[in-house]
Amino acid sequence: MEQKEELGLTVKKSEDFNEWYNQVVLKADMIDYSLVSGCIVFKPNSYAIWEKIQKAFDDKIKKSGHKNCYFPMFIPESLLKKEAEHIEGFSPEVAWVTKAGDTELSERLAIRPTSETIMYESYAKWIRSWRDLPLLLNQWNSVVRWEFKHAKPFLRTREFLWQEGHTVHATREDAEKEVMQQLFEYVDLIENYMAIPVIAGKKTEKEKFAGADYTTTVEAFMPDGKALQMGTSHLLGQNFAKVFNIKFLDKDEKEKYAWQTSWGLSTRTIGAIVMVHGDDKGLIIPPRLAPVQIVVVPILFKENKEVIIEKAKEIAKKLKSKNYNVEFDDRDGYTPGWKFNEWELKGVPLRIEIGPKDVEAEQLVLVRRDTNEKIVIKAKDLEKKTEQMLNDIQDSLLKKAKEYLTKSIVEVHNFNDFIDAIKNKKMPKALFCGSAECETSIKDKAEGATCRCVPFEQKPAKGHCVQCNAEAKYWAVFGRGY
Ligand code: 87F
Repeated sequence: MEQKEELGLTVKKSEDFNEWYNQVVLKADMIDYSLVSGCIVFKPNSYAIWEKIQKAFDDKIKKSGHKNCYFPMFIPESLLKKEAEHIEGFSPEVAWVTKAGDTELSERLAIRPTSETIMYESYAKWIRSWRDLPLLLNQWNSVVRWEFKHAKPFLRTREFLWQEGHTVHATREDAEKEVMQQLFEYVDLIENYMAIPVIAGKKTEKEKFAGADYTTTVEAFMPDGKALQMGTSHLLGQNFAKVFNIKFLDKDEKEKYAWQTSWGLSTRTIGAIVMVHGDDKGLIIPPRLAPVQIVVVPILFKENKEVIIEKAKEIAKKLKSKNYNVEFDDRDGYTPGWKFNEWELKGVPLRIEIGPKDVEAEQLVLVRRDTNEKIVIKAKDLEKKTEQMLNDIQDSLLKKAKEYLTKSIVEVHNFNDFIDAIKNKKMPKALFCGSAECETSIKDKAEGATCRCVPFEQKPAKGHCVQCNAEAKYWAVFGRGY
């Protein structure tokens, strides 16, 4: 009992969400804080999730012809500032190397906050003809943005891990196709692996990346009423090509500026998984991303100890051979109940128990992490039933999150209802004129709410802007953001 109180969560998700989140990421042993404020250690329990995300996404982009590469993390100041417009607003967050030992560098070096400039400098040298296109490169790396807002594990840290894709095409149409293809790879990754439903759409002029013609996004909704951008994909148009001189000789013998895209998804998505699925007992990791998918716990008494351990080991071995990530927990000195609590805290989706009675009856007990439901199965049905149950868990996590997202988007027709929706931790969906001024005044009046996106799925936008009454351009979703 005493052990449990120390190790388990001491607050409920519904009572103090912030404290709950901080406790989960620490007590599930996902992270540690570090000596540099705003930086965290990714411990094996979280890094293994990132590795599974990487594997899933890497397989996808390789299938569509993308290749990985690695560019230096140091960007000369002159290069970073070459495209002045895109860096504007971001400048205060750039970290610089100015010295080597005691020697001042002749030019300071930025630690990459994103790799557009350093990559496109090379692209200009590499691309000569239409035969060199498309160029489809991706990097898995970390970036540094020296934020001064309060840090939050995974969601806002000064260094984070991500992938950044940077592609070059001969035509605007090809680049636009790429933007959408990658955005919908994110949708698939986030919905079908992370089990988090998203709204896909376009950012407004105010919220788009300054270096882009337009920005697309996938937005998720957290249980504390805040929206979280899960991934983004930009049509860069010819903006960078003109600054970095990325030109190619086309089939018609004419020299043209190339068309570009960039897209990124980061370790902040791990924070979303924690927030969306976790409960009062701790983490719940969707089976497809769980570092440990199944834990086998033998229930031991003095008698028959060896037989039970043998049987449990056999089960673990069988499941491992089917490529599941399995933990066999035969640790001495811990009660089964204590072990259950620990694996629940760490979010293992499925637990298999086997005790003396089960051995005798040739049966096993399966316990689902998400619903706590217990079923007794015949030992011979092990593989079929585990597969079924893991699939069920994956599906019902998404289903539950979908229900929450659906009821959190509320259509509003006047500004009072808009404000109420924000107050009630919902995302108002409203007719909007799309102007930056209007968005600013919404932000001022509605607790800092911004336009999360203009969903691709639109119904006719007949009527007036919820804020200024001018003719509306589209339906847009608003919300407070992380
Ligand atoms: C911070 C400091 C300097 C974001 C920054 O979204 C520059 C930047 O350019 C900056 N923070 N950005 C925009 C990043 C755009 C784009 N890059 C590739 C992405 C996805 C991946």
